[in-house]
Amino acid sequence: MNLPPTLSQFLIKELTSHPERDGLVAIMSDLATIGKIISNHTNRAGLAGILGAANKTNVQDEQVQKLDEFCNDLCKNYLRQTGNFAAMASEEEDGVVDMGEDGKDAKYVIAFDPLDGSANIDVNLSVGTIFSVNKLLPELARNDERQFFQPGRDQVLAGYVLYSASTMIVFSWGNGVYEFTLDQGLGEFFLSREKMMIPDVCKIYSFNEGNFKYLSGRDQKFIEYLRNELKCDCRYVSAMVADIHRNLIKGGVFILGATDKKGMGEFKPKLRLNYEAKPMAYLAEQAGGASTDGEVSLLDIAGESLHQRVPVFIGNKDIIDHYLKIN
Ligand code: AFP
Repeated sequence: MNLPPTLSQFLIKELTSHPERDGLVAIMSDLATIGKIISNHTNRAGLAGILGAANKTNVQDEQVQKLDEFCNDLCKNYLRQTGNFAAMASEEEDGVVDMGEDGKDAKYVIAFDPLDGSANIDVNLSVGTIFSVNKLLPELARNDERQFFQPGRDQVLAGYVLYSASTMIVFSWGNGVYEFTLDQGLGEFFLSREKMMIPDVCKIYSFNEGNFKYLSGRDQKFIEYLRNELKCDCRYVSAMVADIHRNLIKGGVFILGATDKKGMGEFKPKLRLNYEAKPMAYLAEQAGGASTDGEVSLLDIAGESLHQRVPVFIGNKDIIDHYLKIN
């Protein structure tokens, strides 16, 4: 039986051919371990009594789910003890997480969303973990939040773990997108797709149609183009990782534009630049797709605050180009 390579075999081979990637290989191995642990917990969230809200809100003023807290603590504590990170930023943490002595010689910083789509936990739908790795800027103190204000194009590693029917880890460090699927019984990730390329045809748009009335006129025109001209199907699970993963495989565009829900003419974005938009845009571009906040590529935005939010359009390049021509 011809088994595809395991993630460990893939990483060892990568280390042999690119010894300079030693740090990133170690990081990928650590992230795979986190993916296995979170997969195990999401699979039994209901049984393990960690289902439901933790009766507290985070910096985003969002209800923190118990699994959010577990995943955030796991990522912080496990990644800290690896010594691979000089600093850390998390959706669940107000400021930069100090790596202390563990991170004093580290060459990288990591931003992550420990559990993306957490509102899906209680209804047994897909959730994910998103990570974005940059080189430490030596000219700044390790815990200076400007470590995380680097253009998305400068990421050295970005990816996600998708906890769904299967658990998959998908990542890129600049030479294409690789997908590994977890064999729960063996506890091994096996290569399932390499050099993923988004299909040329846009068949799907992923958008919360409940927000249509709150969009700008420009964005409404775009949605109407997708519905009526391209006759796309609307597929949306309200977990960015799952929606974009499907679209990378099937072809499609993910839309989370700014909305004016109060009718005051103030259009507000939802998704966070540093640990949602930048990593997912990086993967899409590595897979031949494109992204924008409505004006520029998401990968050209450096950012100026840790939890900065941006409008997000990610998908087929020709569709993003079409949107950018709408005024
Ligand atoms: P949570 O992590 O708070 O559940 O938010 C998930 C998310 O940031 C992203 O994964 C989804 O695409 C988006 O929110 C869904 O937002 P709407 O439900 O408002 O469309």
